[in-house]
Amino acid sequence: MHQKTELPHGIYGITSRDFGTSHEQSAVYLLKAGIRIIQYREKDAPTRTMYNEAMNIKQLCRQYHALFIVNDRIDIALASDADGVHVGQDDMPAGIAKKYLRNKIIGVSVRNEDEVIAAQKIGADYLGAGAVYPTSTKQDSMYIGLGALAGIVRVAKIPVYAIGGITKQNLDELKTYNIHGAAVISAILNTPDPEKTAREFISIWGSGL
Ligand code: TZP
Ligand code: MG
Repeated sequence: MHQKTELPHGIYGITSRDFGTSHEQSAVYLLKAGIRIIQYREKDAPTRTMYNEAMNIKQLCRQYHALFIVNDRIDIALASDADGVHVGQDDMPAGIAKKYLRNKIIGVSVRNEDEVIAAQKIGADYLGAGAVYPTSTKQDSMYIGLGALAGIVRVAKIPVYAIGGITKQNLDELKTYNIHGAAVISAILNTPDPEKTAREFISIWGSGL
């Protein structure tokens, strides 16, 4: 049984093939840098491809003693024996995810305090709050801003990872919002040396305010 205290503080890594790396290669960069929670995020591949990639990343995460979370798909999370699943407001309802992945970690994307309360009611284990800043990585996401993040953190009783448009430059400001961590895609993977960039993020997170 995963307790919320097991959720690693700091940088939450997300795989992507939008920036010239495979999902597996993204995971290797993030894990080698020291990130200990990795989400496999794939939006359009065939289910068989997703299953295979999830199995590969699960293996890598086990090797590095990192948590492995699958985005959107409870079937892939179940089949790959992931540590959890992350669902948004348009995905499978979090309560259904909880029903089928009873002992797993359930992460829920939230944009406001009402969504926090609803997620907590069904027993979510952590929240992804955002997009905090504008981002082009998730086209359908409106950014909520730091004011909304503060409201989310205020009502949250479970860990909050901020997400969306997070960079090495705004991480210091974000840290002051009492968040559990920060989830980053493009500002790590869309760089010439993602492993080095990920290390820089970890070091900024760990440095004093
Ligand atoms: N959910 C809200 S914003 C976002 C997701 C998945 C994308 C974050 O990507 P980036 O590149 O770190 O802005
Ligand atoms: Mg989703």
